[in-house]
Amino acid sequence: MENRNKEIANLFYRIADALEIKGETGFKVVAYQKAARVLEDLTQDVAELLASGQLAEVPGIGKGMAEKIEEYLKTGKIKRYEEVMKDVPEGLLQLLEIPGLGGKTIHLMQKELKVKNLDDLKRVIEDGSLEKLYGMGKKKVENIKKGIELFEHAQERMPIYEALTIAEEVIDYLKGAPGIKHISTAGSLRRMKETVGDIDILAAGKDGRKIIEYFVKHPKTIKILAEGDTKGSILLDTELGHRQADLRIVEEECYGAALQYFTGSKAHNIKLRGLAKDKGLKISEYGVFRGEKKIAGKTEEEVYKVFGLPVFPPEMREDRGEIELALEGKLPEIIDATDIKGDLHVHSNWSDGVMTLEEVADHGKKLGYKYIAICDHSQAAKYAHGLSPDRLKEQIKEIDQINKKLKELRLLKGVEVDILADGSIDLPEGLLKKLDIVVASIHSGFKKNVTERIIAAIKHPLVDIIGHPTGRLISGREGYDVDIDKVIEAAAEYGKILELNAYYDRLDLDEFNLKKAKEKGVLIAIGTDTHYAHGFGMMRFGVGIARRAWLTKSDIINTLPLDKLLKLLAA
Ligand code: DGT
Ligand code: CA
Ligand code: CA
Ligand code: ZN
Repeated sequence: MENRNKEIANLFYRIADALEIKGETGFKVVAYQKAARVLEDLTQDVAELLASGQLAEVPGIGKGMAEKIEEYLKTGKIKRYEEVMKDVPEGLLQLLEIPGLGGKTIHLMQKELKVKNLDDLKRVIEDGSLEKLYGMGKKKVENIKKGIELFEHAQERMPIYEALTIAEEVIDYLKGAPGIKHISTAGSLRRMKETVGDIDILAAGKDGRKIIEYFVKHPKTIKILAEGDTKGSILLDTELGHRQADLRIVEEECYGAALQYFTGSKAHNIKLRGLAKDKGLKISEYGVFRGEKKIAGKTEEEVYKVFGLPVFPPEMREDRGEIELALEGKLPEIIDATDIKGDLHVHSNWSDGVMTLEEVADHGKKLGYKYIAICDHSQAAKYAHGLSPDRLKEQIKEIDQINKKLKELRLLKGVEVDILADGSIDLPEGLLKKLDIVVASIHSGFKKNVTERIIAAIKHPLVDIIGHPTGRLISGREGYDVDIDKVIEAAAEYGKILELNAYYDRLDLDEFNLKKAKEKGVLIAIGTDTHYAHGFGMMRFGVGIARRAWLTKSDIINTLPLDKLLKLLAA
């Protein structure tokens, strides 16, 4: 079991900070800081030292601190901590989280400049008054500014692409940790939510402390935020910015129960806990228990089996009816990444992509794909060097030439045609007829009759797919002014396909609209919309979102073999 040394050390640091914020200096503050440091370095468990009466003798602890430790171990609280915290305003405590800001400086800012919270702090930086404060100066203010940026960035939810890229790098590194047995992402990251709050990683191993020590030494660590026996937290400086990663270590015997618990979602776990209660059992991150006896916990399979349940795909664990359906044996089999036979939205250097057609084909072969749809922009997309009818004709010829040489893979002749202001399509019908696949998208006029224009495109006999149907960007843009329910209905009525654009910032349709589309019987095409080689990898996010929407293989057209796909598109 985990000892409590680190917990208590953190409390002592907080007390020292709070005292400093209140303007105290001198021995009281130093005593807490010193005791905290001693606790961090202590190799023995404080509880054992207390039991054997040796705690007060540890250099740097002393009688007063030993009493507080005892109080905490017995009651789970330190009264002094609560007293001190009570009269430090919330806003000031939050400032302590900013790298480079300590209790002393916060006290001074509050006293001299009336800073009560982060907004105030920004104000005194802006108007120059902080710089003039005693002991401050340009350089320190610059550091605080950087600290604020880091703090705010670390607060934001991050796109799944960022979180997963960083997590996989950390997991790769951790495979070299001493005595590590299992390792996995957990939380919303494992459930493939489109954005995640934090990077949760779970591992099992014998000596947690050693693994955490190895973890915090990750080459990209710029700050160790927490380092204990079972938990560690670091700030990483990655190509994708500064990000926090959390690692939790459990014993092998508990790994399945912990993975189940920390994968969540919370709602899914609460439902499961209810089932346990009905059976007179208890479930926690340590296992499933009948009374004192542990009856499961080593694997997730073992845990779920107690309740007659299968190991749910993480993407389904949201308490959206999955537990009830599984109990009836009616859980649908959702799409798997291995079902995908090709990418249905790819740009080449004929418009704004960087790959030649041959390069696209090469990458497709490496991915084991059977087809890739070349969907360059049409002429209205001037910013993207959209293709004129003549250029498209040339491209069609070249694709035919390349296909003659290809065996396992076929390049599909396609286009991403603009839906114009009047709802018409940016290329003549005669030319569209020569193509295998026509994706129609809105790229301008986001507020102008978008619903009507998309429905007009749906009615166009040669349009197969509506690209990124809502136009939203996860990082900011709200999307078109569109009634997506009407678009889904029209797609159902005219037998047209809607896109799940797999680019991580789009993921459009989102999981909720995908579910609606499925209910209406609308088929979905997953395309990465990639403009460069690296972007083929976005397919996994598309698949993740499709799984969160419970789409099955039969809902998604790029699970079809080539001949069936072509037949469907021609119909
Ligand atoms: P996020 O980080 O906001 O994107 O969402 P999650 O789902 O990763 O949430 P997080 O990081 O707060 O917690 C990770 C998992 O731990 C969560 O999915 C389920 C579990 N968990 C956290 N708090 C509770 C709780 O109060 N009760 C139960 N049953 N499980 C919890
Ligand atoms: Ca999380
Ligand atoms: Ca978390
Ligand atoms: Zn595109």
